[in-house]
Order: sequence, then C-alpha cells, then structure tokens
Amino acid sequence: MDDNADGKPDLIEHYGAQGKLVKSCEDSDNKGWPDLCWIYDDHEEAVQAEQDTNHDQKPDTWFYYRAGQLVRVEQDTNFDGKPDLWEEYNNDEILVKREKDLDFDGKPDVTEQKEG
Ligand SMILES: [Ca+2]
Ligand SMILES: [Ca+2]
Ligand SMILES: [Ca+2]
Repeated sequence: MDDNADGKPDLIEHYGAQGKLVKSCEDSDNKGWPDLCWIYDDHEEAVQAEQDTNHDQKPDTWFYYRAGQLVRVEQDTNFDGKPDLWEEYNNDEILVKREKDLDFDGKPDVTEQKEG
C-alpha cells in the first residue's frame, strides 16, 4: 500500500508464526518512515499502539486498548525512552486519572484523580 505515492510503503504488516497479524506500522504523517505501530492480540484485535511523535524513530507514546476502547496512554515527554506521563480512561474514554513523573526516575510523583 502506498497511499501518498512517494514510492515507500505506507503500511508495513508483520505476521507471527501462525500467519496471524501481530503488528502493523504506518507512516501517518508522510515523513518517510513508519511512526505509528499497532500491536494485535491472538484474535488480530489491536490492543496497543506506539507512536513516535518527535521523529527520532523510537516510540514515545503508547496507547493501550481493551475491547477496542482506549484505557491507558503512556507518554515519554523528555524522550529518554521511559514513560513519564500516564493517563487512564474510563469506559466512555474520558480521562479519569493522570500521573506524572517529575524527576524522570520512572516513578510517578504527582497523581491527579478525577471523579467519574
Ligand atoms: Ca520518538
Ligand atoms: Ca521519559
Ligand atoms: Ca519520579
């Protein structure tokens, strides 16, 4: 698939040993390399996504899904490879909890909880 016709594939699919789709990556912003990858479970349902937002070719934002719904987002805001911002969502995909790691030791220092 090459939607934007730049000669590079826009969607790269990876298949596991049983021939099942395990991961697919796309060039979502036409920078020339895949920056958004989806990871699939045994039922070929997307359960996780990884996005490279600063284009260093390393994922820095992770999305987690349950039954097709977004439940958690982890973000690496200082691009050291470790998440330092965690967000949890309820069944309506409304943000209910946010944790921040202010000193980047991998442990949250601030927790904001919302009712609902
Ligand atoms: Ca990155
Ligand atoms: Ca980080
Ligand atoms: Ca910390």
